[in-house]
Amino acid sequence: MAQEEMPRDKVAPSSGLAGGAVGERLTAARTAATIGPQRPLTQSALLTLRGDYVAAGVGMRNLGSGQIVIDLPPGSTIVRAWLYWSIIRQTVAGPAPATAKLNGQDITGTLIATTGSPGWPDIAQAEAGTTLADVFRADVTGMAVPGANSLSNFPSGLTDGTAPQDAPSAFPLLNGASLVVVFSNPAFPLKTVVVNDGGQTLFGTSASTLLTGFVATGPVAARTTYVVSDGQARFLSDTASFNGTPVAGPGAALKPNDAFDGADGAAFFPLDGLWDTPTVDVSHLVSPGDTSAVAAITAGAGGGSDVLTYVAQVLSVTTAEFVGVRGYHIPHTVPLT
Ligand SMILES: [Ca+2]
Ligand SMILES: [Ca+2]
Repeated sequence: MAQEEMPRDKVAPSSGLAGGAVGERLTAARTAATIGPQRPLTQSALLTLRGDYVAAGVGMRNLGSGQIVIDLPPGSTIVRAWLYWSIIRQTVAGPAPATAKLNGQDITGTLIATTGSPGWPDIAQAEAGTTLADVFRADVTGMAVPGANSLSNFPSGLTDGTAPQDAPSAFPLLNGASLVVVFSNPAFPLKTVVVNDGGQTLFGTSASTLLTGFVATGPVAARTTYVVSDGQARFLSDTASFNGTPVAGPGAALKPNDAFDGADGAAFFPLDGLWDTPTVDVSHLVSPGDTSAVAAITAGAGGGSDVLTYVAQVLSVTTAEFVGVRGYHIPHTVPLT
């Protein structure tokens, strides 16, 4: 494709390559669609405790390593921790190894989903199924620590910090990682923490997930986190919503231009950070007595052209200390996984 035929909101490669090498190149005629196999997010963990959770992430394209800082309130103790990451690969190559290091210790993830490539090395190959994206999760309880956590030895075709647009085919393409840390703290109210995970790549459309397993109590305090791969600041208009209300992106006060702008990787690649872990206060969107909520993301809403992979959703909400079940009252501290 000649460069002048590219949609006007796209950019030429930042060095040396022909226009066709740009990652996530989209044609004007493309229709909204999910890309590749879809594994909708489902519940993977449910805990109720005096405490809460913290989630944070880092972009790692063409780096293979990074750092995630977990800020915990004073007096907190980590009780569970999970690490999520996603890698784009050639279909014929099979999934990359699920191994890496966290704080110098070997970790082995579980492949929880295989979905379409979020537009790498280009959208045509992603839609044709030539490339795919894998989502991994590792239980890193006992390894994750308060403060700085170092990530290293992740599969990555390049580790020299080459700009993503300059090497769209340097497979495997590691996008980034997020840590989700559940902590106990006796000063906190009782909260239920719900984690849903999966893998859904989409463009110009939405994916949602149903969060269940709690009984909200007032005054409601609720927070939610979206773990999303492949967000880019060069492609605007992504939205995050909660119970039908935009909470980031167009229509919201937070990141009104673009909910998923690759913030976790922006320090290295301002326009192609490729990873986001935004946390939003949704207390005003949950009512006492609610027992479920719906979170959703939209990739490229309103004519934007980002392709995203939805990886995980975390919610914490104030909950009752005891839940009546058929006339019985049972302690409601139930770690399921
Ligand atoms: Ca974006
Ligand atoms: Ca993208």
